[in-house]
Amino acid sequence: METTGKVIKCKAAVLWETGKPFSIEEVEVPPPRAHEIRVKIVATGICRSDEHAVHGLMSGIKYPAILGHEGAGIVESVGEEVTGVKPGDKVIPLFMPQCGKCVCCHNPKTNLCLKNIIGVPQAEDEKIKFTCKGKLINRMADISTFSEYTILDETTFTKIDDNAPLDRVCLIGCGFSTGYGSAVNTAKVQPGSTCAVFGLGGVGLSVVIGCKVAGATRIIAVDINKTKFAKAKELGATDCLNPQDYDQPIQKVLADMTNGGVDYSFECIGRIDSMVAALESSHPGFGTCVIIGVAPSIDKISFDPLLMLTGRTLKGSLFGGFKSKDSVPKLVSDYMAKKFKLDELVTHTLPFSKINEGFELLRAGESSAKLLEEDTATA
Ligand code: CND
Ligand code: ZN
Ligand code: ZN
Repeated sequence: METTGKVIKCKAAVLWETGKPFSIEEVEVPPPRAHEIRVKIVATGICRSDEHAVHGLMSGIKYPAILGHEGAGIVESVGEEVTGVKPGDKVIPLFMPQCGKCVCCHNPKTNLCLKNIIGVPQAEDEKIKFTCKGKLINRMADISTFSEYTILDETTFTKIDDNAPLDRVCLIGCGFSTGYGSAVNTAKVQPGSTCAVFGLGGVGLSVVIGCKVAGATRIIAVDINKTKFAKAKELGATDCLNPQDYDQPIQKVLADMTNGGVDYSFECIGRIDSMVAALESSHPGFGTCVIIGVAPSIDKISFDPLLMLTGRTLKGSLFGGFKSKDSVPKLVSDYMAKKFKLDELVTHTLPFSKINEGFELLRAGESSAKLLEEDTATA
């Protein structure tokens, strides 16, 4: 390609300061070094974690930064020693890396990788791949999909089917896999079980999909925004509850509806009070509660220890427990084989230049997931 080996100048959404809108800027993206590839991002979703990052609530991110972690793209060029991928191949960036070498990667019980920002912080220069107006711009989760081009380390991408529609499978890069995997991997929802899903954004709706695929017979969806209920029902929810419609706490309502509590509860909001409500709504003796929502690290969860003594299980899940590099190509194939729904999660499709409008839709609660397609290829 004519851009191979050269610095690419392209558009990116730069967050100069937390709490401010994104600025669409021209940024420079260097050629990939050894073990890296450079990718043209074709589509990216907006996840609530990006909104947390806008407000400086995600640990490990420095500013100014280019955010975005739910994308899909096409390889533009590959650095030395990269194998198994060539220019033109379709890839999904992985916010959960899989180095294949660390103690966690070797352990089938976890999908964490010690390269992950949540595990061991990487050297500062490893994180910086962009420049803009002479300044170094930091990255999110070492992938930064809110840019027309981005650099990916070989542990943070996976090649996918050549025929995969990138404007759909980008959701497999975060929201879908996170929710779906929390049901099928982390909770291991059993056929005939009862589930409660707190929060019906892209993540929560994907939990509903996972519970349905796993054979749950009752899926109770909980949200304070009633406009989410129609989609939840379409995807498999059997009951929909708005906590604001009840005088009693929602966990009491759920216990009354389910003969003492649900088999599996999932928190997909990121609120401490909802995490405790989800735990309390799981059945004593055998209920499992999975925390998926991201709350600010300064928040501390507190609950009656008797909830644990009486046999509930509390778990957390990142990226749905999927070992990313191994699992994402299979999830893409499963989507293409129509094993689960994905298209229903897309509520709006906007050009990349309207990224601030996309975030306004998320803040207004009008969307469960959105696509941003690049509209100005300037490389
Ligand atoms: P999104 O904002 O789209 O959905 C959240 C939903 O929760 C909305 O429908 C709200 O109406 C609803 N809600 C808000 N407050 C309440 C409340 N008090 N009671 C009931 N419902 C409420 O978010 P999303 O689906 O993109 O993400 C959900 C969470 O998951 C968020 O915290 C995000 O940061 C986190 C997440 C986790 C992971 C992971 O790997 N664990 C990956 N990505 C995102
Ligand atoms: Zn996410
Ligand atoms: Zn690893």
